[in-house]
Amino acid sequence: MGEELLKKLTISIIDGDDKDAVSYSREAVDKGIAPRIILEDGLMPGIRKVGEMFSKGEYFLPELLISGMAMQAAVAELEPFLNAGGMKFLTGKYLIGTVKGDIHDIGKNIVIMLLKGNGWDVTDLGVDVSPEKICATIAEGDYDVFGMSALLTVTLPAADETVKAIVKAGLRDKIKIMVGGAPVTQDFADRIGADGYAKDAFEAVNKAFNLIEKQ
Ligand code: B1M
Repeated sequence: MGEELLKKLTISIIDGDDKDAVSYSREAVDKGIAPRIILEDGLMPGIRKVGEMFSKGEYFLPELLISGMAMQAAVAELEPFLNAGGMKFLTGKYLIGTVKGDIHDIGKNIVIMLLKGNGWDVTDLGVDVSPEKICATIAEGDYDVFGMSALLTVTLPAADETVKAIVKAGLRDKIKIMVGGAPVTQDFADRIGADGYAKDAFEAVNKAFNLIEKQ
């Protein structure tokens, strides 16, 4: 029964049907399916399929956009449940943004939701954020961790440039740096000198905890 509903949810994302995506997400929550399962086994396969269809030339930019919007609407519906039982005390201060040249933010926003639910005070710089803006924000604030999201192969160098700019500005010892996003790997994170990498939003929360625990 749950599997059938998750499949419908996947199809609603592929079709870019935000109404169905929201109502099936809600129905899945009401049926007691864990929000993480709804996200990982219902929504993610849909948006991944959309990406594949785009690569094959079966979908174009408008379809990518509409499916992205359906995904965002469904994630917003899940937010209170993803965060249920979250911590009520302050874990730490987290600065986050999508790297320069990149406007993808659905994954980043899920990371933010889960961080907030786990007691982090999150400042979101948004998308297409320049290394200069990031350095200025780190210099002015008292953040524990800075997390970068990068979704495009061509914007991976911007993550590297950002770390270099933080080092050049003399701010490297002030903050832990994390990086994530579909094309990012642990190897890439190591090469650019980040302190942590996470493959998904759930792992991002654990990594962030580990980073401040080690301080
Ligand atoms: Co774009 N896009 N897109 N897109 N898009 C991809 C990324 C792509 C893989 C599609 C494809 O070709 N198969 C491809 C990139 C290819 C590559 O570089 N290797 C691509 C392309 C080419 C483009 C454009 C260039 C298309 C064009 O204009 N011709 C353009 C670029 C615009 C720009 O950024 N300058 C573009 C635009 C768009 C839209 C605006 C239409 C839309 C984004 C809407 C939005 O974000 N508000 C869009 C979408 C929706 C996608 C796909 C289909 C879905 C992305 C997504 O939201 N995934 C995507 C295909 C795909 O990913 N398979 C694709 C769901 C999300 C929950 O996953 O973001 O991976 P993700 O986040 C995960 C983890 O990665 C991790 O946790 C999240 C949750 O578990 N994570 C972190 C993310 N950030 C993290 C940070 C952390 C830790 C973990 O620590 C700080």
